[in-house]
Amino acid sequence: MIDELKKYIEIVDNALDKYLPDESSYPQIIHESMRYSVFAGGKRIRPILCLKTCEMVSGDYTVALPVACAIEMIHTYSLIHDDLPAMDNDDFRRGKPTNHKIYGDAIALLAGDALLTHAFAVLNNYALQNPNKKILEAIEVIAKAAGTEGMIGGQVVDIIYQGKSIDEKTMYYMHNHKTGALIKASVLSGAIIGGADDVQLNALEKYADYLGLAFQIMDDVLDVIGNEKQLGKPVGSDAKNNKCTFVSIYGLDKARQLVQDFTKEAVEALSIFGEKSSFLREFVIYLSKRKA
Ligand code: GRG
Repeated sequence: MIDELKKYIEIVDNALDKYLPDESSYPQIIHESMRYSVFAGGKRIRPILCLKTCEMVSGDYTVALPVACAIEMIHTYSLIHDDLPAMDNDDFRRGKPTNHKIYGDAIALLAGDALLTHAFAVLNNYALQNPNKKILEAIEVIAKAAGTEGMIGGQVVDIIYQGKSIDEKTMYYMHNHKTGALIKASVLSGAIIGGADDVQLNALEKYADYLGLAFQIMDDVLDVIGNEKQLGKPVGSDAKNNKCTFVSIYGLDKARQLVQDFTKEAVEALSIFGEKSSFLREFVIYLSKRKA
């Protein structure tokens, strides 16, 4: 798994380098700022899901490369904006200073905007060069996942409930949209580009839903394990922003159990693909055991 991941991270990094505007193009600062966050050491979970799903369905990942890169640009924009003082006000991400700490709030805001806009320029250019319905369908899935029906909708609910208690249904809505939507779009866009039929798309939608939940809950668990090492932070809450998490609602043990349960469901959803799904199966198990 690790060697396969390294190989695909390199493929994604090389493609991102090709698709992003050059740092030397005027006005350099914005391109430098975009590239700073894109190449700050992300795990590339979403593009890898997109490429490997496409490969499973069609035998060829290369046709999904522009789509995978566009999704990583959208993901990076969301992280830059999420870290801004107007949102989570974080100084560090991926162990490095956040974008606004290096470039200032205004350039960071614009770098996020530019990454989002550029992602759709890359997608549109791909559609123009390869006019077929599958690419347009994938773009539609990604646009919905990034917008108010998806990631932005989840982020808005997250902001509305800051400092307030949250019921289980709202918490699932928040995470399914804020984190789950783009993860699901990564899997589905790869499948669509690869030519998946409706039965395959339904199975992959289930896989992505369970993977997204397991991933988010694991993130909350890892957050608590980190926080426990820092005195004064209440277990199970994002103390700085006073946010409810899966751990604050269920406790650490049940949250860990849910990660295992949802991972199992994700694996089961792949059964129609047989051995062809070995990477996607191993990947969700690998994510459920991650340490960071
Ligand atoms: C600002 C529109 C807007 C949306 C922000 C994704 C998001 C919505 C906020 C990120 C906050 C956060 C920590 C969410 C939990 C999900 C999560 C762990 C996201 C980080 O994804 P990874 O772990 O990041 O894939 P890397 O750094 O590996 O790319």
